[in-house]
Amino acid sequence: MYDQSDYEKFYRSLYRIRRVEEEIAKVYPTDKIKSPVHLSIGQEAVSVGIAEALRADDIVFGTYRSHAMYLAKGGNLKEMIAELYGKVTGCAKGKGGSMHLIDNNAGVMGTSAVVGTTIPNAVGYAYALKYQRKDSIVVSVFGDGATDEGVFYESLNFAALKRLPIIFVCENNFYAIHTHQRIRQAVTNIYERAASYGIPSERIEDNDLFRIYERVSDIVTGMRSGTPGPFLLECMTYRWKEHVGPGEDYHLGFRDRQEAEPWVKNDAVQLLAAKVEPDRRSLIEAEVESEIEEAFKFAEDSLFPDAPELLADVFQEKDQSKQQDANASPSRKLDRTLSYVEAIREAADQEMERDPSTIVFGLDVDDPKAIQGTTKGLLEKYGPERVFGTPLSEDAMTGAAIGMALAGLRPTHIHIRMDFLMLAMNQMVNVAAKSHYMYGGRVHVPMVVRSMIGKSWGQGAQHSQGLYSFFAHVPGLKVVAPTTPYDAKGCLLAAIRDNNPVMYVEQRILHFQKGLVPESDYTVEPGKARITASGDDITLVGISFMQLECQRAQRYLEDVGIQAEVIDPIWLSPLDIDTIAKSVEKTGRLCVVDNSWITCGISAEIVAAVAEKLQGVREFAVQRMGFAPVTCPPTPALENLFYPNARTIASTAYDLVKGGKNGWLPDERSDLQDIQFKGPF
Ligand SMILES: Cc1ncc(C[n+]2csc(CCOP(=O)(O)OP(=O)(O)O)c2C)c(N)n1
Repeated sequence: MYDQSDYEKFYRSLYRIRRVEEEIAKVYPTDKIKSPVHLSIGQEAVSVGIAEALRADDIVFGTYRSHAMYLAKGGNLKEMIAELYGKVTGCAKGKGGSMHLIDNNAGVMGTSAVVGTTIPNAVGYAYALKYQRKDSIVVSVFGDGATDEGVFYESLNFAALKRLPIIFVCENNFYAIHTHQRIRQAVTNIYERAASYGIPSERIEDNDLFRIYERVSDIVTGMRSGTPGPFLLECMTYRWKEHVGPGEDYHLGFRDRQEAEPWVKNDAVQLLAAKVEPDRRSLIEAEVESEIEEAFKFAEDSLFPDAPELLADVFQEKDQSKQQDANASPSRKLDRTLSYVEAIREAADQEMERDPSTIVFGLDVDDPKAIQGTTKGLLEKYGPERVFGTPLSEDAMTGAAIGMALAGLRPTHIHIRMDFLMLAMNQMVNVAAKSHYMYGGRVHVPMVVRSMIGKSWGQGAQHSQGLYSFFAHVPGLKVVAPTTPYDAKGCLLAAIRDNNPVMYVEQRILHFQKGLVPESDYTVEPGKARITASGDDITLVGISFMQLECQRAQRYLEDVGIQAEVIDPIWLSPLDIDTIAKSVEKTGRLCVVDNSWITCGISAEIVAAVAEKLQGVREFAVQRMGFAPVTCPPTPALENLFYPNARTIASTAYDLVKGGKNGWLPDERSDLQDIQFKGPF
């Protein structure tokens, strides 16, 4: 079945990987390599067997232990070594290191230092390929340790549900760092778990390159010719070296050399070497040696990145063609009133119509209530491939959204409560925010995450949290919290067209707001605040729903002759500090009212940034307001005290203007009352 040329091809790849890693191990103690290395020595047959069965346009996602897969799939060797050296010629310009290798030209789409993390990314990528009617296949490679993680099972479920063209490959080397699988898992047959999801699977016991190659070839051929995916393959193998670093770890006592012996005796490199004609083998080895020598020389000779590179690649700039479309809106006639909900729905609808890469999904997106109506009619109009409800898998579905974005889609993932985003933090913070930077600008992640903050009618501890400051803290994420229907539409259009991940935050009561919204296409771009009322005495900055309360407070203050300037930052990251600072320079007083807790929140950020800007220019009085520093109680008796409101804001502003504590609280005006939300939810 195999001829000499097959043996030579496989041997070249296998030998090359082994020798590259041996050289890495040799150089490592010199400190020229600037990142930790997780070597695959002993495990190479898995990567070669898989990669040889794939086409160039097939895609792999891996782990921090991915030198082998990167090289087997055709990743650029020089760029890999330069990356390990931290050089600007590295595959990620020195911003990724060994644990974050990428070569999108070769279909190596990313590797992660957080166990299990790329599995849902691979699933999302496969979703995109299927949607784009491409016949490429995705392979998700991970270790046995990753199968301890919940996201693995969420990913299997979604891939099976959508019958995606993906092969899950578990490279089972028995250990997660120093802990054997039998200490971590009650049942160690990983491949058998796939059956619970209706996924065919099998295990290859012996690290046999040819068997792996043959099975992957069959599976891939089947998938390309119509057998729906996914498939799970468990490849038993063995890591010869320590978990991280160039040495061995048998002396640590968690495993002994005896266990390794059969694997070392069955070394795939040696077995294959014996099949290659000696002359040809010498030639291949000589060619590989000189290629490796050149690669290390390339890395040595390359430069480290210049200082400006530190701040480059946090966000990807806008695609000019999309920008032109956005600006091409003929008019912005303000002759229609829409609710906030209708404005969101219209933005999604218009963008889906304009751009077929736009898709919308999330729990309940397709149910009769359609996320308070914000997705109403989209399923009927655009079909279930572009509009779908999801399993309750916030972690995996966020990872899948990232994978879709990497593959060229523009997903919007919707959460009916912001609180649920806590289950998606790993993907948002470790992957979405970082991919553009840690892959040296080679990929970008255009995705929107919509989420809602509840208030009143018993939302309680876990349906009420305004957690946007968590996300605004992280470089690489944009955060927007529009308060008017006009901004709801314009910000959503801007967010979907942005080439970066955007957290789009809706306060639930804002859904009832009505306002003028142009029918035309327009965007409200990141980083520009809006002055919603002008005044000279005090600057009130209201975030999200608290913007409405600040506007009402401004009216109460007017009654007592105090003119407040009210500012809506709209975008919390990037934040328009200039507009706020300019106002404070005029008023000399700043009150920031957050729809969240104060400590370490966006209100602290705004005050600090304004103080830095006005240092030596203008002294100013300052006060922050926000949730009481407790968990939100559902009983109205306490909940009413938990939130700032127009009257308490006015009272605080009054004290700032007059100085001291005056005890003034305006009488309630019926025309300035909050909407009474009757629920449920
Ligand atoms: C979510 C997460 N938890 C813990 C770690 C620390 N850690 C790094 S590697 C590793 C072992 C993973 O083992 P496995 O998935 O089998 O891959 P292998 O190292 O054997 O290739 C652990 C626990 C991590 N990186 N990510």
